[in-house]
Amino acid sequence: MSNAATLRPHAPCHCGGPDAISRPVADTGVAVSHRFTRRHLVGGAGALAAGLAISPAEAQQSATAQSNGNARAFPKDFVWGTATSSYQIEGAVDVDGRGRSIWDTYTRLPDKIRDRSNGDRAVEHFQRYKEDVALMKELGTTAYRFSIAWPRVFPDGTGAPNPKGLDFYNRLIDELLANGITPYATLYHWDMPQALQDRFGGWASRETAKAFGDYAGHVAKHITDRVKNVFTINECATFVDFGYGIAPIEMAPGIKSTQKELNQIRHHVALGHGLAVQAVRAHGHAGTEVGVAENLASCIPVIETPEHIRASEIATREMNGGYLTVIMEGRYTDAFLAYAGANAPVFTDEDLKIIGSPIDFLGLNIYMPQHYVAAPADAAGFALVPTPASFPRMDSDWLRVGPEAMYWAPRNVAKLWNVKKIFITENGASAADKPAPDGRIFDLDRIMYLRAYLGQLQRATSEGVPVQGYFHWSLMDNFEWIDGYEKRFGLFHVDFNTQKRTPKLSAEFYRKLIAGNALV
Ligand code: PNW
Repeated sequence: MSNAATLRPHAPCHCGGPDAISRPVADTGVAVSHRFTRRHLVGGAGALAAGLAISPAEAQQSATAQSNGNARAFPKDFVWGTATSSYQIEGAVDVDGRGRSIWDTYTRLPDKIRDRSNGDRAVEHFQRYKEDVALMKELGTTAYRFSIAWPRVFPDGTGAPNPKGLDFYNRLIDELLANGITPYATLYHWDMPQALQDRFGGWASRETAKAFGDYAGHVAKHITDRVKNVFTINECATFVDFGYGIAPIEMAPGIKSTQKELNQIRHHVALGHGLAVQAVRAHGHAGTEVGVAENLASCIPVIETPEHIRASEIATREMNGGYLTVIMEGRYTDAFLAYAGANAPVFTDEDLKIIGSPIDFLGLNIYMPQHYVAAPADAAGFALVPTPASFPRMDSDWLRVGPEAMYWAPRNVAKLWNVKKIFITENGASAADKPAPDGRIFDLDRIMYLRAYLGQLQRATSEGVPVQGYFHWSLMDNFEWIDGYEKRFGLFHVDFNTQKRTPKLSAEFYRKLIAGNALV
């Protein structure tokens, strides 16, 4: 039986639904999962108006905090940044020869996007990038993770590159560097060229994986003189399961697949990642590092005792069988193949070698606890515990608040695969963010969320878990996929009519935290 059958059909967004198994866990190929599904506060508002400049005194405070061994401090040289993606912020969809992407198409279909909006204008980052880099600087961030739109670079997906395709990114990169902000580029954040969807069915074909490798090599050749950190693919699990999935939640391209097709699509995405890693190595300048940014299924011990902790490690490996585990190990686990049975993907040993190409760092997008896990007396070694309906959430139904995911996910991953360098490539939360009469935004709930999650991150780093940086999602409010402009994740509020950016109180919180390199 497929666990997908247990998904709540009304789930409005992402991995919605209150169950521990809201993600279509059956699709992760876990032999065991089906057996366990059921059984088992404020000041500083004035600073918002005053602007967000860092004073020398604050910089001094940072240095002092570390040298005094402040128990709430992060490691020296910890990287603080923000993250965005091309389709969600750029707009300018017809500029400089950009081809169409599957999101241009999908947003035109009736009733797919909650507010019937699209990314044609988004938050006009294409035009306002200098203003936005200034916002990053106000926060005191020294890193920025953005994505490159494949259809800007190859309007037809393959063939001749658009001569103007990288112009915008070159301008952005230069502006970042001029402001002391290190660029981290993601090659695929879901905006597939429509041409490849039409020609090959997108990721349903190996041809798309090959085209992605070629695109990755081209980009690496042209930007890695300045961009030393490259992520191949953002969140395989999300865009495959929702874009091609058997999950009730849908995203572009909105194709329904059989379980067998889905496993094959997953395999092609993993292969595309591996080909891109190899292409970045082959064409990148010396010193370029490459990895993946994945929203792994985080597995949290129900209680922090040795047997449940061990169960959470085993679960982390098995519940991520379709992507992270095969990327890290170059093989599908026995449980994955056994569970998939006749639906297993068709693959070669050569494919697995490519998929398992060593990476320099691992990016983890961590928003919520995906599974709470307990130790059963069972050969499988873990049981998934259903999440109660009353579990706290942020402003998106899927976004359950479980700060300890920020501790257990990197810890388990580091231990399982001996990972030496981890970045939190996304973390953040939607909040209602209604401006007060004077225009200020007191997003106390986002601050609460951040303080709790960053507390768990600080716990991890203080124990030696090798997390070297954190990218907040997101710099500013933007086009939140099927939720359109109705869900806000930014540290900066955006008035979508005037495009005015206004710091929320959380921007002030983050700025203080960065200035001291310690929890506030
Ligand atoms: C990420 N989940 O998506 C994406 O990388 C961003 O583009 C997006 O705007 C952001 O998170 C906020 O949604 C996610 O179900 C999709 O756990 C689903 C989940 C998490 C993140």
